[in-house]
Amino acid sequence: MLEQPASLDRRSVLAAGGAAALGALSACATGRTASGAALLQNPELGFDAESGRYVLPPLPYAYDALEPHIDEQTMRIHHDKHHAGYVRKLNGALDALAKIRAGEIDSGLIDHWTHELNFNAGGHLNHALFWRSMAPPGAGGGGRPGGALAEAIDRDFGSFEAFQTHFLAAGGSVKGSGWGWLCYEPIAGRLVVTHMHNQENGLFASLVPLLGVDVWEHAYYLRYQNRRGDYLKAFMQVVNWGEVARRFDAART
Ligand code: MN3
Repeated sequence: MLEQPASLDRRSVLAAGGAAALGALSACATGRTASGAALLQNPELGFDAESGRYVLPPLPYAYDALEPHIDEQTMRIHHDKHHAGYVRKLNGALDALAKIRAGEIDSGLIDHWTHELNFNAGGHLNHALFWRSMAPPGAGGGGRPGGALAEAIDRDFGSFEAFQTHFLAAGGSVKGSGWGWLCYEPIAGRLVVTHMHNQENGLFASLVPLLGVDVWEHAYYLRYQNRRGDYLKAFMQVVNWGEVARRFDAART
């Protein structure tokens, strides 16, 4: 599905882990086009080609820019602690797998470190996309999409309202932690709404992620407590439809 990066080390890690999301990020960093993942060719998604390390991408706006919909304290903890943790553990998993290949760590731990690789690669990619899926209201956030994305939403869901109802219900119905998603399904060439658990990412299912909403409690509990539905409605007030449309265009090239 995705081209693998040129590095033999990373290729073997990916073959072991099947971390399609990570492969896409790596291909992005090397400037190569990965089928179905052209949207990931963006250095702002958190990879430093010079060091070969994944890095925490800065927020594209101030911590308090999404107030009152997403509060400043949640954004600080979510970005600086949670996302940073996924980046640190993703790099750590790659290091551990390299040591397994070198015989420095018991190969019996391959299952543990492969799980760590997939979980944290998903966590890193999901959040890197998430920050850029939002923008301050009145400065790119909120409203509704236009152009080809709007036409595709009408075609595949009937109307924007029907899409939104479906999208909020998909996110609201996640049992435990996970994400609601709008994805592009490249086989049929159509949009789909779905949800995924923990840090699963659509690239594992051949779906190109366009818009995800984090429904882990850390994303909303400080302001919304158990009212996930209220958080989801607030999220729609800060969706950056211009960025989602850019990803939609990239996914189809
Ligand atoms: Mn999160």
